[in-house]
Amino acid sequence: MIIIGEKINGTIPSVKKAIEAKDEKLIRDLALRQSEAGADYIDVCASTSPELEVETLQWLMDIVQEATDTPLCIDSPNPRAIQQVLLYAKRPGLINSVSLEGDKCEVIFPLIQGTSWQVIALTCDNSGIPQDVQSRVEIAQALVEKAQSYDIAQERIHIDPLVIALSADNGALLKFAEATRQIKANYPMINVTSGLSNISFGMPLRKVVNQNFLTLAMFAGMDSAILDPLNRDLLAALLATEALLGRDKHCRNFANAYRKNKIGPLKEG
Ligand code: THG
Repeated sequence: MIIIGEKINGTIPSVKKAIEAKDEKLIRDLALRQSEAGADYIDVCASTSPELEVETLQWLMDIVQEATDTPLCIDSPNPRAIQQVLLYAKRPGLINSVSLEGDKCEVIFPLIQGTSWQVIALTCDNSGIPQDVQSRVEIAQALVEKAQSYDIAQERIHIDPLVIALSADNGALLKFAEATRQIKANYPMINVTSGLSNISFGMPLRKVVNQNFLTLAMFAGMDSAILDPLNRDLLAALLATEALLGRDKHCRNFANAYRKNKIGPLKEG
């Protein structure tokens, strides 16, 4: 599983405060701790007013890149903000995200043509997020074809089928699983990704629901996820699921994570 650490996000109140107070230490700690927990990418999302987004993203990127070599996942709804900060990245990472909305692909794809940057592509378009499996699969197809016209191979694309709340659609996980199956049947080398928190919107015990979504989505073929690697229960579930799916020989990774005190009851020191 490819882990995208979600903690540096201006929608989290403590992070919003740190951004406003220019508290580098809080951001640096989150970067370091997530990469030590096993994050493959560190998501940075400013979530400020549009006028402040570019300078905030730059500030976050500088701090993260000083703290760790783990590549960035640049998270913005505005492709032009991504365009402006891309040159501050020291190494190729992940762009979060494009979709069929507006000219997102036309701005982002030329920027990453001929590089090893990867990209998350959301299955939505100018009419929003489709509820049904078929439209998601069709949008994924259109996104992959567009990417191909810029020589961006399947391997560099993470399709996010945009899970909706289980409280709004009882079939939300089942539809995610079916969309994943069809997208991978069309494009065997593609990655499927997701955030974990949308599924539990409007429900109590959200972390329990998110954690069970993670294991079921992994079984359904999800390759990467945007999640909190500092949540020890969640990380333990992820590593246990990797082992259960036959992707952790002799369960060595699981045992090492326990030995290194990354999962299980927190031991001091
Ligand atoms: N898809 C894509 N990008 C995304 C999302 C997605 N970016 C934003 C969002 N969804 C994912 N990011 C977050 C960031 C923080 C939280 C939820 C989603 C959050 N975190 C809690 C905290 O840090 O306090 C802890 C959660 C936990 O312990 O599990 O609420 O869907 N492409």
